[in-house]
Amino acid sequence: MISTRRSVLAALGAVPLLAFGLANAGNATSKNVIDVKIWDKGVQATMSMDMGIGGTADKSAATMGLKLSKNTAKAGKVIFNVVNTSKDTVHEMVVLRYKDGEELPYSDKDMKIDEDTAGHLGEVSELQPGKSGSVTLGLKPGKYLVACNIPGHFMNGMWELVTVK
Ligand SMILES: [Cu+2]
Repeated sequence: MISTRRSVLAALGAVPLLAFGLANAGNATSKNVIDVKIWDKGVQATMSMDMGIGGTADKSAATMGLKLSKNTAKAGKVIFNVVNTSKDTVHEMVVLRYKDGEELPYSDKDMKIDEDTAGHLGEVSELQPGKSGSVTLGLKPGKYLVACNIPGHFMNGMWELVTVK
């Protein structure tokens, strides 16, 4: 009887430790992950043409965008988990080098950033509505531009800056 009771108590004692271990294993911040939620207000929403970096329009009024779980990351391998929550529009996420005050190479004709000239590092390209994807990039300390480069979308406010330290 006594030995049985002891083993029950030992088992109970082990429960909190096990729970702690599982919680730690699922800790996203320790893995250097940025969750990127792509959203829009539907195909009928008004498009802007001047919500690029340094643009004159108020980006908070944008009808599409990328919502990042955080705008900082640690240097090294950074995981971008991207989901396109749009109901009707293809979006993507490209990661580019960016220096403060830099004028991006933008093509008015193509209505998008010239990715090769801008220092394209990686992407989750052309996600259908409701689809998700992931990319892992080795990033040095510095600033990075996270944007959707589907024609017209960058100038419609689909960009965020990320600082890697
Ligand atoms: Cu887009």
